[in-house]
Amino acid sequence: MAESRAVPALPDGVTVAELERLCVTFATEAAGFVRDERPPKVGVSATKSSETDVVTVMDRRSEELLHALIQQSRPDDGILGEEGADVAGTSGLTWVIDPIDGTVNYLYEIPAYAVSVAVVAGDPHTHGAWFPVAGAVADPSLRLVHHAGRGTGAWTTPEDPSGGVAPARLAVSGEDRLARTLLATGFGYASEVRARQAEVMLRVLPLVRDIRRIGSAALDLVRVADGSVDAYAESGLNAWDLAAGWLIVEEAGGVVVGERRDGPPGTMLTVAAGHALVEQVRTLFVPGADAAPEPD
Ligand code: LIP
Repeated sequence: MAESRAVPALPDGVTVAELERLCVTFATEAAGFVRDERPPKVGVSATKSSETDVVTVMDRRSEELLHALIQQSRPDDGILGEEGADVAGTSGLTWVIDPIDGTVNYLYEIPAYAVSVAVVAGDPHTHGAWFPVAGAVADPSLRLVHHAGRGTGAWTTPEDPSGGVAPARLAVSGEDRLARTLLATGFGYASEVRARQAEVMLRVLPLVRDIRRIGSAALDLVRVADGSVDAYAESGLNAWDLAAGWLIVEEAGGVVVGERRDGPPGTMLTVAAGHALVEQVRTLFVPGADAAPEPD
């Protein structure tokens, strides 16, 4: 199984708890912005990998807000953002941000999008060369923030803690059989990629309970962490889609791997589930991999 990671030596005396607190603060502020400052007509301001891979003005303004908040508090850290932020740091820590994950849902006013903010050790530009230390996924529609620090558990906290609702600890599903697995997944923006992903679904769909296509990788990973789906698998993700959710799943007792049994998640494949299920799901998505036996 994926190795458990120790907390790296942190710079300038900062603690995991402080980094997690900053992730929550920044993600919450950006979530409130994209929700409360949404203009009456949100248009597509640009497209990226295909005409369906859209960017709105709010994606960009949310990333600008996060960029400013991070640089004010952590000026020596790097920043990598979906909408172009790419600042080299000197501290060994990099903030990996998705200013709106689930942009298409945001565009269509479907309440399933998130702001994902993570602090990672290593180089998030290089697959296998980084891992998250703290992270937060803010859900503007439910006014909740899901968060974790390495070694300190995964939690869901109301966006406005003044209501006195205590943080709820997250735990992954204990499901161990594919036939009973509710599987979240997603699809890329390029039509030829979607055709290949549809072929995988032809193989997978008869073998699981059902699939859910929520439209936000960050929220998919949170749902694995809180047990509201049993597993998640998707190809084509970027670091900003998965950085915070990866840690939240691990701190909720789950496992997050990539195309290799003990390898890190990445663009080739990201799989998240409890220990009893993750390898069975991974082999479904890796053609030619030895099928993992179901437990007795
Ligand atoms: C989205 C991911 C989702 C994937 C979508 C898209 P974006 O990120 O969160 O899992 O299926 O195709 O990539 O583009 O909304 O930030």
